[in-house]
Amino acid sequence: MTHSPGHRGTTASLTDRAFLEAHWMPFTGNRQFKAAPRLLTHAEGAYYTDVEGRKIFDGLSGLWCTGLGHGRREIVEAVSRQIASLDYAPAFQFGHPLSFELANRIVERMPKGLDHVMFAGGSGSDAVDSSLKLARAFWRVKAQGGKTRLIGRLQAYHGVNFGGISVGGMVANRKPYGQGIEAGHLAGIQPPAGSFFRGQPAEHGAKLADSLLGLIELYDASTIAAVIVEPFSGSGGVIIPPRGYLQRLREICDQHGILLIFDEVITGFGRCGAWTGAEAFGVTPDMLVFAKQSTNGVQPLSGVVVKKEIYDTFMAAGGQEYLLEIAHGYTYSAHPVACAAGIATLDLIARENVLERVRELTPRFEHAVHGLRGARHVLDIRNYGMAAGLTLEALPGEPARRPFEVAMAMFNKGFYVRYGGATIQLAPPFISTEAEIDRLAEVLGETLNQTD
Ligand code: PXG
Ligand code: PLP
Repeated sequence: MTHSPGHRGTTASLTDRAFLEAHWMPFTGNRQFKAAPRLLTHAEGAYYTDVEGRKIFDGLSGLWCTGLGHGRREIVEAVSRQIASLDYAPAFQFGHPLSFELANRIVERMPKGLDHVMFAGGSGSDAVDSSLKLARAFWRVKAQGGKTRLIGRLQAYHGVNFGGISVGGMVANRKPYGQGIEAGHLAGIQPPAGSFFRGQPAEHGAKLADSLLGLIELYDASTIAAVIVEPFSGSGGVIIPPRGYLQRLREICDQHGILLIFDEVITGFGRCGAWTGAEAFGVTPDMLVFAKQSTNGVQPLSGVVVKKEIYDTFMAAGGQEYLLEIAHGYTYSAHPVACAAGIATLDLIARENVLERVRELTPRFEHAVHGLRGARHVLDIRNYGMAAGLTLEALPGEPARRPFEVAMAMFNKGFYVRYGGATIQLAPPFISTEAEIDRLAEVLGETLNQTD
């Protein structure tokens, strides 16, 4: 069946190559996609409908952002009401009530001490770069302007802007773009293939975090502004910090006067079975970056939650009251429609006990994905909360091919899963049933065994 985009006044089929040419798609093999398009037209609950009318299970919650399922009436209504009453308000020098209401609700959900929200433009990448700029500016205000270096970690993903790719550690996202900003990288924390750890690995956390001491020796703390890490890495292949790792990073940062930033774009607002990864892992950063799940994917909304000391430092140094305390912001910072979606989403997470649901579902999910140990090509499996990553053995000379083929075969069977690098990633909606989780793993197992 083909559908024609009638409102465009054209008879072109939605899947015609010519119709698909103009859009250069993000993080996509455009030539392959346009030869074999995968177009989704509707979504409800945990399922998409594609252009052929097939139902497809949403095994990655969109791109890790739609945990409550699609088409949630409360969010749709909040957004519709807001568009009809105030579709936009200037983000600079003027405001609207929803951003304040949302900031208060976010702060209520944060670990104690993180109590001021700076909204960014809506993407996690904006919010990451905002946090990095804040870190540098903070030290400058404190007359330590030499503290400019930003420390990330190998295999980390912090979005695609220049700051984010500089601290990021996914090689393919950095290499094409030349010189970034002054950065340094902690050692990676992926366990050796074949570890098959369930949840958080028990050992060597503090020792791994000590790689920060090496960087401090190399660069000197007087040049380092901040360390940024994902509480657990999503895009890098679902990499979970061993026990003690984040605690030790916190300790070293405190000892050496370095800010600690958690990039919670994936871990925030439910995926860990807690409001934040900070809460789940028991470590409080100085800044916390959020995006994705904060509106259940319905609107772009992102930001940085900072400690009082950081906010107060800028306020105290602000000079006369009419002057800006910091020259930073986006046209769409705290867009009113996105804020409406954010308030409705946070309400739903609380009202429906979503965090509890995630904690209940996690052992079932863990059992299901680790049941794939022994399936063809599987070298390792890692999981935390409602996230899991499988490392597949690479085909000689074509490391990216097998995960791609597995994901395509899954799509043909009605399951959307993410592939990237050597991994398959799963992040099912929080509303998934146990039967859906079991079925996802079962079909993935069959597919792996059928793949060359
Ligand atoms: N930080 C982290 C930790 C992320 O996971 C970003 C920043 C950037 O957010 P934006 O909204 O600018 O994309 C992310 C985004 C995947 C996948 O399949 C992950 C992300 C985005 C797209 C795909 O692993 N993470
Ligand atoms: N480029 C130009 C020419 C602009 O005028 C602006 C914003 O006014 C931007 C980029 C930044 O756009 P945004 O605020 O949406 O990030």
